[in-house]
Amino acid sequence: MSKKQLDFLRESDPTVAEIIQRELQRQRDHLELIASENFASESVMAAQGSVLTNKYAEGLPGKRYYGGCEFIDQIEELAIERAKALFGASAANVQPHSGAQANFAVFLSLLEPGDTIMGMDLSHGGHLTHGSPVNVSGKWFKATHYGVSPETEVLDYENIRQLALKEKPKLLICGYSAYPRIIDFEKFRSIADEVGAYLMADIAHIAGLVASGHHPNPMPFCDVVTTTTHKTLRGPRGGLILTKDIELGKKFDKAVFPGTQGGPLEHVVAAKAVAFGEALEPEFKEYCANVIANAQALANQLSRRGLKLVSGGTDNHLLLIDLRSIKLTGKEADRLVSEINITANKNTVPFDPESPFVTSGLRLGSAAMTTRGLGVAEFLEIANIIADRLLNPEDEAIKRKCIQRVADLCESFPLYSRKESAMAIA
Ligand code: DSN
Repeated sequence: MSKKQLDFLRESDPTVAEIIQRELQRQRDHLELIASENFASESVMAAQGSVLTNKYAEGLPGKRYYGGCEFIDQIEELAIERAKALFGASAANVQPHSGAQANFAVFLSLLEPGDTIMGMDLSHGGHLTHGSPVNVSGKWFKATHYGVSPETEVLDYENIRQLALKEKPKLLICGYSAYPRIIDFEKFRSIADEVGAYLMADIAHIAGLVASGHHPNPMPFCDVVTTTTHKTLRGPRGGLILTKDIELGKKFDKAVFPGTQGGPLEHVVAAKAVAFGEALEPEFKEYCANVIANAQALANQLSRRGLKLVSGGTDNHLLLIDLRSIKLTGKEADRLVSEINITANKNTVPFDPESPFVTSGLRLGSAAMTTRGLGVAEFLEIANIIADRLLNPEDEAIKRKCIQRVADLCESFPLYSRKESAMAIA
């Protein structure tokens, strides 16, 4: 959306424009530490707010059910080629509206109702779409789950192997929403081969780190890789399916449309193309290195302040504070940091005694604030602010100081602030 378009909106629908304005202000005034969020570039948002939203384009480039798709085809082909180049894939479907849609299309391609799937337990860092009983993946398939080791809180591959030998899944899923350590895709491949399973990696969280070479790439080892495009990859909200197997790729294409979706969101596909182009630039590699350095600085300082972290630290963009030792729940901690304008989320920790609505953990991520320009020194300050707040929940003076320290950081690192910025509507 250009500034001009926003001006139109202000005139035609001031109510909606005002709410967008307030959300922009909220993003500017808060430290955004939700591990799955990021700030898309203005170029990504410009593509997403474009006239491509007007076009129906069911089908694939060159094979559409509607006329007038010559430019849409160019956009989608570009997005596909860039996605393949980023991840070393042979085929890519860029149409899934979300990560959940991408995963469901894979299930439709590879599984029959009643088949066994095996993924990480939700409470250990897995995802709803990996077989949770409340999701279609857990309702239509026989879902079994592995977890992390109770001692180390990291993946125990021998344990996973034993469970796979027992359960014989048709699809083995790796890739997580709250796992702070490196995933060994080669080991998962050998387990999948031993039990004759397809192997899927859902790299929604770490996609940017994979694309930039800061996390091992699952592509050589997996039958299929799914991801969202908006977390560490920093694109528009959406999904993506990748494979090195051209024939499987054709199945996934059919499972996306007509299997599970109708018309693709070509304005979002264009925004994905822009984001993939950005991720192919050398600056993105540097950005991802900073994301990890910042997460590790945050983790180390929180540990120094006496807070316990799941698995003791992080290798990627996220970390989980286990709050049990300071006798707080995730729900309480979420409220405490919200009150000082830090946005995070309560999260289960492995073997959590609390319900998913209460939880014993707080998940933090560095992707968004790294985009905003914060470095190691600022992440140390963030760790100290969070520790001050969580260790002194009743202290009003400390709370007031924390609010000021958050405001100082936000002011020093403005968001969408260039004069000509599309979002500079304040
Ligand atoms: N909701 C996302 C997350 O926060 O990790 C996963 O879909």
